[in-house]
Amino acid sequence: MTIGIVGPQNAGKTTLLASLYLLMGRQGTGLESRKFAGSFSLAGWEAVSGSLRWDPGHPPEFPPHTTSRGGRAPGFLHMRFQNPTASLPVDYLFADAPGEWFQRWAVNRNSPEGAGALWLADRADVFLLVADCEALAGEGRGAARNSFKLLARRLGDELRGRPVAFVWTKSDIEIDDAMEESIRSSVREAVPAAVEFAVSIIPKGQEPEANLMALFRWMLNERRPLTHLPPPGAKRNDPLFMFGGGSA
Ligand SMILES: Nc1nc2c(ncn2[C@@H]2O[C@H](COP(=O)(O)OP(=O)(O)O)[C@@H](O)[C@H]2O)c(=O)[nH]1
Ligand SMILES: [Mg+2]
Repeated sequence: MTIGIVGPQNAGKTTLLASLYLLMGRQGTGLESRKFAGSFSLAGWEAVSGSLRWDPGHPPEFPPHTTSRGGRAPGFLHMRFQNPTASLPVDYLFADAPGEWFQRWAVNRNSPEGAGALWLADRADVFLLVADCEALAGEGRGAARNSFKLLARRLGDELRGRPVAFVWTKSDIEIDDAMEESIRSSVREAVPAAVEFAVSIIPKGQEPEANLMALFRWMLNERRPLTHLPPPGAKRNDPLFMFGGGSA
């Protein structure tokens, strides 16, 4: 399973992955069919989450910014889960791609600078579409709203029925009701089946873990319809097929 995280730069995408990793380390997944069974990218998980520790009473620090590396494939973080009653484990790849790619791709599907986004949009099994409350509340909110709408529409056009979670990040930051409704209706229009979540790493009334866990379980419970593996001996240029073995 490949999870594509789609959103502008600075939207909290890397922070979201880091929080899921830390949360899983503390609580597990809570799913009997998804017991954590290792990762090929533990160093990567540690790198993104190292600066983000749940420490009540202390303001969290944030992971380093993901910059566009100019390549065509996004950075992948891997987790393997095992259902104790099934023989094969299930592998998940979380694709953390630079927001710049998505913005180029939203404007022009075939933009060379957005090639990585096009690549991911073609291959991901499940998407998270991220709306950044900070950007939508700030001075540049008009521009942030317009580029979010382009992104939602682009994703909708490329979806081919794949599942989408619509995720408000930094939900500790209040946004205008009219803005909220405008963003939500653009998602409803572009991706009618999207399931909505709101996450934050900053406690505000409710504990943030519950919302993160709800999103995590949603991802882990989605199934992709079919697995297409390359024929034996086929040339494997595609980094995804390194992990193509056992899927749900
Ligand atoms: N208030 C608030 N800020 C957050 C939250 N998550 C991330 N941020 C901020 O958003 C910035 C960008 O986060 P990052 O995960 O690097 O975004 P990315 O570019 O989408 O990967 C961070 O430096 C934080 O300042 C959150 O839950 N609440
Ligand atoms: Mg990032």
